[in-house]
Amino acid sequence: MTFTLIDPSTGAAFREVHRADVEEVDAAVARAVVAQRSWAALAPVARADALRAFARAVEEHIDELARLEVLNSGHPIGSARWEASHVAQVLNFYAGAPERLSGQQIPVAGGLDVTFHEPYGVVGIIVPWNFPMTIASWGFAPALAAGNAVVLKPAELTPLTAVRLGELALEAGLPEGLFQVITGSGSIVGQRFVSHPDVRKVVFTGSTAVGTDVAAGCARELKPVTLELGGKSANIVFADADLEKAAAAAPGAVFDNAGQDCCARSRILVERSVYDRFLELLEPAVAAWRVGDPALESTEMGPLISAAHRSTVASFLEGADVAFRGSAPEGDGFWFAPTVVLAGREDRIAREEVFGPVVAVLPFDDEADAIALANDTAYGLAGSIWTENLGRAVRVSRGVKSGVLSVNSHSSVRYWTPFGGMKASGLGRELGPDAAEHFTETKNVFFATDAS
Ligand code: TAP
Repeated sequence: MTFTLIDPSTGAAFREVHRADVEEVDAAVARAVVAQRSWAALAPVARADALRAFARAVEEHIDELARLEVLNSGHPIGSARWEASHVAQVLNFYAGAPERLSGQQIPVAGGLDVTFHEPYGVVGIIVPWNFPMTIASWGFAPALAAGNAVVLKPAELTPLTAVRLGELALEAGLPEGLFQVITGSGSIVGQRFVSHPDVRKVVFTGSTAVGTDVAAGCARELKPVTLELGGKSANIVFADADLEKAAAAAPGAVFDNAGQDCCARSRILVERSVYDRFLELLEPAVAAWRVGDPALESTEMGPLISAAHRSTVASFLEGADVAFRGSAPEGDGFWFAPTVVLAGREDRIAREEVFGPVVAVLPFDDEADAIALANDTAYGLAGSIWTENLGRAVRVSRGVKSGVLSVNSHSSVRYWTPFGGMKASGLGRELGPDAAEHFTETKNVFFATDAS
């Protein structure tokens, strides 16, 4: 059985990819169990060196990985290069973890009490199609650093960079079986990660619906799970903000990766007194957003991932009050022009994740209203606050129920700071200084020191 890959910028089929069955997953997990035992027994410095060698192999193949992502996912070449180098940086960052996974020494009577961070064993990582390389690395780098083996399932639509990363790991000297990329469907390969007794932790990134199902399956197996799910993040613009700067930054915050980003600021909430002025400033910024051939260095946004996804995104514009749109190429490929919609609070476009280049703009009255409106969604992943008032920036950032916020900027992801969502956006955190520890279980050992 195979799956046909389509270039989203042309709509043309270009490769068949193998679909693994349950027996193949089980065989991979069996190999991972064996590899993990030797890996965990290595000296911490040896694991660190191996991860640094893997990082160097990725650095030496940044252009190749980036070109694969342009072809398979339609990411602009500049973004794809950033994503590949991000993988190397994440590996280098967590290469520091094996030698820093210190336990505690706890005072007790009659002996010595210490804790150890023990790896789970085999970790299963399920990756979506929107950022195939980076999201994979947020799981596999800290998991490997903590002494686990990893089985990784890329999305069926976008497996190529993950498969190449698996090859590079072997070329860099990682042991056979330690990091395996298994292509296939979510319902077979992904579900087997959930049900297999030797996969001791699952990391899932994708839709809230499937993530909830994965969590329920993991609960039945008493298996810990990390979930990174959808978002409907607010970009809150107060009247006292630098409006020119906020408007210039807004397209990038929602249209990057064609809006197929769980952190996309897909709701712009604007204080009513500056609502008209903000829209005047936003219109030329959207018109200037460069949509086109992802292979060109100048391109800021490529196509959507598939024809089916384009239909889903388009369905959000039915009956919507479109204020203005940017441009997109005509013809083959899954193109969709950036779109700005004026929305009411109950509109579907204001509440559901579009996962495409469509942003809803809504007015608010005051600070309390802004916080209430920002929180008026099932999600709680990211968000931005634009204000020149420091006290307000602190109050609003504490009031918005989201895991990742930025003030006067739209940054969401730095590999050395924690990332993850509240409410329907997820469970647990990735990245940051503690991520390797999240791939371990604490063991407490008491050593009696009584002489008798
Ligand atoms: P999902 O269906 O959730 O797929 C995400 C990953 O889970 C893929 O690898 C998928 O495999 C796998 N999967 C699917 N069903 C599974 C199951 N029953 N058990 C275990 N794994 C399973 O997402 P999607 O269809 O790609 O996108 C749908 C919507 O999800 C998007 O429109 C967007 O709203 C949201 N989404 C969010 C994110 C982030 S970063 N939070 C990323 C992507 C999508 P296959 O690819 O083989 O089906």
